Parts: sequence; structure tokens; C-alpha cells
Amino acid sequence: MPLSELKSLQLKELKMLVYKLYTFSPFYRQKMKGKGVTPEDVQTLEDVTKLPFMTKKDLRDGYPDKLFLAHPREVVRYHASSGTTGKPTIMGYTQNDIQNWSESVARGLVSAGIGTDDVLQVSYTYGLFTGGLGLHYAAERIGAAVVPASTGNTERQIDLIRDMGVTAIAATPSYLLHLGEVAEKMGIDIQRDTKLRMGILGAEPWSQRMRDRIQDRLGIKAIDIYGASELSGPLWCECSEQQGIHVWSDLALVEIIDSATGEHVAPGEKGELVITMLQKEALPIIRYRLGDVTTLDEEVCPCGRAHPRIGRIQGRVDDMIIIRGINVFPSQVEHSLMTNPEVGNEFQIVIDRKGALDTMMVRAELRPEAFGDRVFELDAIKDRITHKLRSTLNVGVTVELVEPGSLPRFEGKAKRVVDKRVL
Ligand code: DLL
Repeated sequence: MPLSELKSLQLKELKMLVYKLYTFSPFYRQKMKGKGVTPEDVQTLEDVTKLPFMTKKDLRDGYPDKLFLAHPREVVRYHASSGTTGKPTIMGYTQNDIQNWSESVARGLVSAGIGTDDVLQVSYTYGLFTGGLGLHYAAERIGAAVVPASTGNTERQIDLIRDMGVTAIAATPSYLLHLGEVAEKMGIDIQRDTKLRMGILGAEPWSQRMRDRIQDRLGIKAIDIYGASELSGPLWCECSEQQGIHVWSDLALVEIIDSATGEHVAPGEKGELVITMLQKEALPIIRYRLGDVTTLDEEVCPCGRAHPRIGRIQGRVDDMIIIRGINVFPSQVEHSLMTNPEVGNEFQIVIDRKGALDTMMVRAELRPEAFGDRVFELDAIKDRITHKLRSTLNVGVTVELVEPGSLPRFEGKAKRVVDKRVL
């Protein structure tokens, strides 16, 4: 469908959604009334901007299910996202919600090149986290065989990849790199000894450099997959062109705003992603601000699909670190570090305060072959890394090079920032 037709479909769906929520949801009606909006005010897609924003706080305040629209009898599944602060948020799903969710991910997997001949190992956690079951249902829907490995026991994961003829793996990018390191230690060469050819990687920010590494080291195609619990779970991914993440417009409407003003940014410009889920039933989501920073591209993709694409997530507004007034995203640090061949896959950013001044230290693991005892060589490497980081970030930073394997590893999302200012 061309974009113009997709947009008329979106408008129809948006009008219905707003009418439904205004009529049946006390929460949304109150929010809309607060902004002086009625369903009649939404006549064009641009009118979406008249609607109020929604944030995680709304869901927390409505814990556990005050924002649910479906009758409990219609709910067939719950998931929860573990909040870093306070209560978790609870998501509910009707039968249709599960179907639309699987449909979204299934389309993405097909567009990336996964089909009935594939064996997909799902190495996201199964349970309240949405990654495991989200990928699982979608892969079954397209007839791929699923190995529901979940997280943990990395050696066994590697055995499964080799022995079950696994062709694709869904995991966080940091976990896949860790898995590669463990395989190396086990004497298994992923390229030579397995059929793995694709990674469906997301749930945490990662850079193009990290993609290059994964692709080079493991000899696979690394596809970026994005989503969030509030939207259902993992939802959209890149197609085989790897030029942005397709957002299925019959199911979702995305906007990019300036976080400070709440206004739309100019086309193609970077800003905060705002999402309206057009068909969600149990827990409707309108103009939801996840705090993720990205761009929107409405050009037809080289793959031929007209559904718009969002760019790689460049970080979250709220995990942006502010050092002496300068905004730093962990992904920028990762990008710069990964340009150094001596640096391993793990790093940590330690923020502290000396007197009134914020300090930033980056701990980076060296690759085993770079880790020697020739101090002057290590000093030279450290100087080079420090210099690159300083010029990328425009902020004073010190670097500590540490032994391979000494930083913590994560099975789920990697935690890279230690902020001692607030601890
Ligand atoms: O992480 C859902 C998911 C599972 C996505 C598996 C992809 C694969 P939450 O735990 O609610 O849900 O976390 C959502 O993670 O707002 C982003 O900040 C971040 N995130 C997710 N995917 C990406 C990505 C799942 N590809 C939050 N790149 C989101 C960067 C991502 N950040």
C-alpha cells in the first residue's frame, strides 16, 4: 500500500480509537477533557497533536489495571515491565492484541529474510518480560522452528545453536557478543561450526560499530529490533536492507517531537519518539512518550515497502547523562570505543563528582591479544582512546583499561552506567 493510502487508513483508525476511548475510558476522557479536546476535533492525522501525551507515570499511577479498557474476561495474557524505580507497570492483552503483536513481529521477521527453513533460537527471557514470548509467537506464525532457549546457561545455548542447526538468534546485542566470546573459549567458531546467519537484536541501545563487530566476528547479518512493553513488546525491526526499522502503519502511528516544546521536529530531524497504537484493545496507548530518541523517514525503502522507518535508537532522553552541562549518550561512548581494535566488547561508564565538578571515567575491557605487560604500549593505546572519546563527546573523560573478562556480563539488557552522584 502506498503511504498516502496507509495514512487514510490511519486516520480512520485514529478517529475510531479516539471516539472509543472518549466514550468508554474514564482515564482518557478525563485527559482529553483536560486539554479541551473531543473526538470531533480529530479530523486529520495532524490533529493527533491536539491529544494529550501519555507517559509511564500514567501507567504507574493506574497500577495495576486502572487504564485497562477490556473486561478482565477478555484478557488472555499479562506481562510486566520491571521499573527501575517504584512499581512495575502491568500490560494486559486480549486475543486480538496477541494476534496483532505477533503479526507485527512476524512481518518484520519475514522482511528480514526469515522463513520456514529457519530455526530461530529465542534467547530473550521468557516470562513477564515480553522478548521471549513476543519473538516466539511471531516465529511460529511464519512457520520457522523455534528453540525457546530463554536466557542463561551460555554453554548450553552454544551447543543448541550448533546441534539444532540454528540459523537465527534473537537476543540482546550485548548478550550475543558475550555468547561469541564464550564460544571462542569453548573452541567453537560460530562461522565455521554453526549455521547461524542472522541475529534479531534489540531491547537495548547499540551502535552501528557494534553491528559491524557482530557481523564481522560472527559472520552473521545483525538486524535491529525495537519495541517496548507498553506497546506490546518487541514490535518492529529492520528489513534485509538494514536501513531503518519499519513501523507498520496500519497498527501504529509515530511522531517525533522536540522533548522540550512537545512540538513536531522538522522531517528527518532527531527527536523523541511518540507512539499511538491504533488497534490495541486491553491497554490502549495514545501519544505515549517512551523517551527514546530517533529520526523518522517516510521515503519508500529500497525493499519496496512504504511503511515509514525509524532510525536506530540513539538513546533515551532519560538515560542521557549530563556532564558539566553536556549531554552524553552511552551509545556515543560505545561508538567511539568500538573504533579501537584493541578494545573488547564490554565497557562501563562511571560518573562521580569531585567538589562541584562532575567527572566521567570510562572503563574499557581490552581484547585478550591486546592485553600484554608492555606498559608503554598500553599507555599509548589509552591516550589514543581518551583523545578519541574527548573529541567525540566534547567533555573531559578519563579512561581505565581493564583485563579481558573483568567487567560484568548481562544476559538481558546491559547496564553500562554507574552514577555515583545519586547512589
Ligand atoms: O525491551 C521489548 C523488546 C524485547 C524489544 C526484545 C526488542 C527486543 P522494555 O523492557 O519495556 O521492552 O524496554 C523498552 O528498551 O523504550 C528502548 O529504550 C529500549 N530498546 C528496545 N529496543 C531497542 C533497540 C523491550 N533496538 C525500552 N535499540 C525502549 C535501542 C531499544 N533501544
